[in-house]
Amino acid sequence: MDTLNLDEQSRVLVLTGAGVSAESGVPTFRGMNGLWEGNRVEDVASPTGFQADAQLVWRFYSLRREAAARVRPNSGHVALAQLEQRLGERFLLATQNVDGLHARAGSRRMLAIHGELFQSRCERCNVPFADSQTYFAPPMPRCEKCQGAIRPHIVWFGETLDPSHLEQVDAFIEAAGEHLVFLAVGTSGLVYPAAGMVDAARDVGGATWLIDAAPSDDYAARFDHVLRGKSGEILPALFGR
Ligand code: BV8
Ligand code: ZN
Repeated sequence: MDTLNLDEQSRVLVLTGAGVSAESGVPTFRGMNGLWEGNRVEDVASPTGFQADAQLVWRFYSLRREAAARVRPNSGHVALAQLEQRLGERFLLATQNVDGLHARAGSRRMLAIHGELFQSRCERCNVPFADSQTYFAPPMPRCEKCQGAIRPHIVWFGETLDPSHLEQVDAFIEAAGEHLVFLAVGTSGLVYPAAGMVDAARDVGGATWLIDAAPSDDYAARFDHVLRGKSGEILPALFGR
């Protein structure tokens, strides 16, 4: 297997997707064929979906809160937290996952670029708060202060990501230059702007690696190295643990 030759100047940026949590028992989106109970995920995970049927959307996220509370981080999450310990500020993790497993494995230099499953916010006050409650039956949760609708603190399709997250990723890539090592792990590379990170890494001359159980062809074609396999097995070996 190719080895990741890191030196004292290497700066490692990691993008993870649903595949990194698959071995913990969290279903991937592609595994669900982009569907959930007959609904397209893009329709449920969207502001229009929430306006149309808040109860359906809260059911989608309540079921995921119940499932995520029952699972544990796997060796892939742990390997990434350990690499962060070794590299310190020369490491940054951007995750598309909302399941909270990276934080539970010890990752701290992490940007949850698509939001957090265990946080909610009033859609008017817009201040996120920790929330692991489930909401299956009406009435749907409302803000005590302004009576606005409480929604999951998730970036839905059609919504922009937190600009500060994107700025931090861009700054990390710029500062690293050709010392950048970009790893994408367990993601089909379908969703933008996350799927564009590999292009930004190539533009500064960084090395690019894709680790995926079944890499999607056109995404894999944009990487220097493609390692096919389970992240829970490849990551510990790749980081020499
Ligand atoms: C944006 C939170 C600016 C939800 C998510 C039309 C209108 C509006 C927007 C668009 C539009 N057309 C296109 C867009 C842009 C859109 C987009 O990219 N759409 C796609 C579908 C084409 N993007 C957006 O809307 C983003 N915002 O662009 O704002 C804007 C605004 C208005 C108009 C235009 C632009 C917001 C995107 C964020 C959406 N929210 N998550 C939730 O989680 O509930 S995305 C969600 O799906 C996940 O977070 C994740 O990002 C994505 C699924 O991708 P993956 O994580 O890659 O998972 P997947 O199942 O696909 O793949 C798993 C991989 O793991 C597979 O490759 C598999 O082989 C591998 N695997 C499995 N097991 C293992 C493994 N690998 C290793 N080991 C294993 N064991
Ligand atoms: Zn409010």
